[in-house]
Amino acid sequence: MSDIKPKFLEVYSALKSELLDDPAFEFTDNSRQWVERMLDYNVPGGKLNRGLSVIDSYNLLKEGKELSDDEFFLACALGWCIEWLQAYFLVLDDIMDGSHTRRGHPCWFRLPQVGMIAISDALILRNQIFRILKKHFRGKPYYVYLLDLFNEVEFQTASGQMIDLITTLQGEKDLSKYSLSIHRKIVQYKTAYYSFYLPVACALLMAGENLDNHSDVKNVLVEMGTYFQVQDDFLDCFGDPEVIGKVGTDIEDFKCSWLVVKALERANEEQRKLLYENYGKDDRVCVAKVKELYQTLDVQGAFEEYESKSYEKIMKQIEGHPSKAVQAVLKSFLAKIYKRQK
Ligand code: GPP
Ligand code: MG
Ligand code: MG
Ligand code: MG
Repeated sequence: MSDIKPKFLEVYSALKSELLDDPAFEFTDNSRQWVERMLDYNVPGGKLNRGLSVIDSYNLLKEGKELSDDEFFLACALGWCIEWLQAYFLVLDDIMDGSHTRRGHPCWFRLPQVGMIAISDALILRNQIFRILKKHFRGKPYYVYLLDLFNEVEFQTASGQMIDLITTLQGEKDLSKYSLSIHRKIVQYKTAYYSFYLPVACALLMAGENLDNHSDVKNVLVEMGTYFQVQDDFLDCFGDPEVIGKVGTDIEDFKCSWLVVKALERANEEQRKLLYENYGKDDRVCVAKVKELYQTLDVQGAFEEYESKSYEKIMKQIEGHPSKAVQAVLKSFLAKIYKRQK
């Protein structure tokens, strides 16, 4: 399946050219150059899993029937809409989280010429999704459902982000409010819908399906997305920055990370005190103390246990699905993320 990547990237260039051809950028060459650089910096440089999954999923739903050139292009265009959405979220998320690196480069807003123009760029990215949809899907019977889907998922993600941020409010840092159920809510909303449900929902719409009939698929994908964000939390602390392309900030940011929730579950009074004193401080020594406590409490072991249990649970859910084609879609998705290092 990975041989579709070069073709997928060709579609990026085609969509980019169309978007740059907009009358809005006619006034000055500067604006067109700015947008082109901004897109190249923020849109295509990731793993592209979300985007490629639309094509993989659509292929599997077609059960071996080869896609026409037109169908292939449309599946790629939807994939890129998700990558545009992701770029829009990440540009803003890095500002909100005070991050420094993303995909092995400085975060977009960290570039000296960019700064808070990044917020304006995020709005451009967001609006370009709907320009791509309008240009290529306007005549399709499922156009209105696509618009509704992108709007709904954006709302869910923004809500998750808001809960993520307000649980870490400066000044009222209170670890006692952190629990697995709060963590679950946050990650379901901030990550699972847009990263997991959205690609498959796009493929289902293209295949002529009514999304109301697929709540079981949504449930499995939300479960997978939750597992994916627990991995993200784990990698934030224990991943290799060279491999994941970003330096973690969850401990400094007082995030309701799966790791701190697990550590709280396992800690005795004294260890709890150590966490309360050192979590959420932008200070190397404090961060090192938290990481050391994670080692002592074998949070890594707890993660490995969670990882295999979660895999088994998701597999069981998938195998209970009546359609073999849908099962194949879900299994291929799970295989892509199981035990990922980045
Ligand atoms: C990932 O959280 C969540 C998002 C990227 C959604 C952002 C949503 C907005 C509405 C801006 P994270 O902060 O753990 O991701 P990372 O570790 O990649 O920074
Ligand atoms: Mg972040
Ligand atoms: Mg964040
Ligand atoms: Mg993270």
